[in-house]
Amino acid sequence: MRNAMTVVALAGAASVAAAQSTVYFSDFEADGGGFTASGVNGDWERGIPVGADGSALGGFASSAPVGGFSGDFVWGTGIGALHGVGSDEQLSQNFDFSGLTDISLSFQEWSDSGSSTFDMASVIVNGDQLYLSDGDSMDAWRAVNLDLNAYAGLSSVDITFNFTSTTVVERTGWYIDDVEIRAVPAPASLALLGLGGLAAARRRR
Ligand SMILES: [Ca+2]
Repeated sequence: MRNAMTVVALAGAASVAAAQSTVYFSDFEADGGGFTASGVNGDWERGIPVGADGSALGGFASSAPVGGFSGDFVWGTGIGALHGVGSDEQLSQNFDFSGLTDISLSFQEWSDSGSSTFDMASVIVNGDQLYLSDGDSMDAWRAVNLDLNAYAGLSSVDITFNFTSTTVVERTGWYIDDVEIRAVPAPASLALLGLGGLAAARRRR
């Protein structure tokens, strides 16, 4: 009987190792998903975009989405408004990657900031720029996938959606939805899971 339980416990641990699972996800429908907005212009807002046209708002021709990639709500650099002038805007959250490996970050972006040279939409992780949007997702949502393995095991990982703009050419900006972090437990954590499973099995005897 004990042998059978051991096999079950180890099989459970092995199945955890086989695939990534979601360790963080927000579609921003209920709330801001734990992200904090800061910046000189207060551009980052959670809300429901309504397909604003940049030229109608006094900026350059550009378009905001209607609703989110999922549901209605997104984070955007201005909801129903152009992004700011001379913006330096952060949407940030600190994550604990202790005991995690094979970590990836994915999100949906709608980018209509027009440039990756002057106005810049980027993802910065612990000070490293891991992604720079080309500033034009062609009036559609598109998926972005980033490898965060360099930060595996760190107890403090700051992920920032960073938006900066010059003082000319304002557009509808950058919109973010469905942010997800996937990972698998590191071997040390798996060993603990396995031992925990065995201990639990023995207690049940
Ligand atoms: Ca959403």
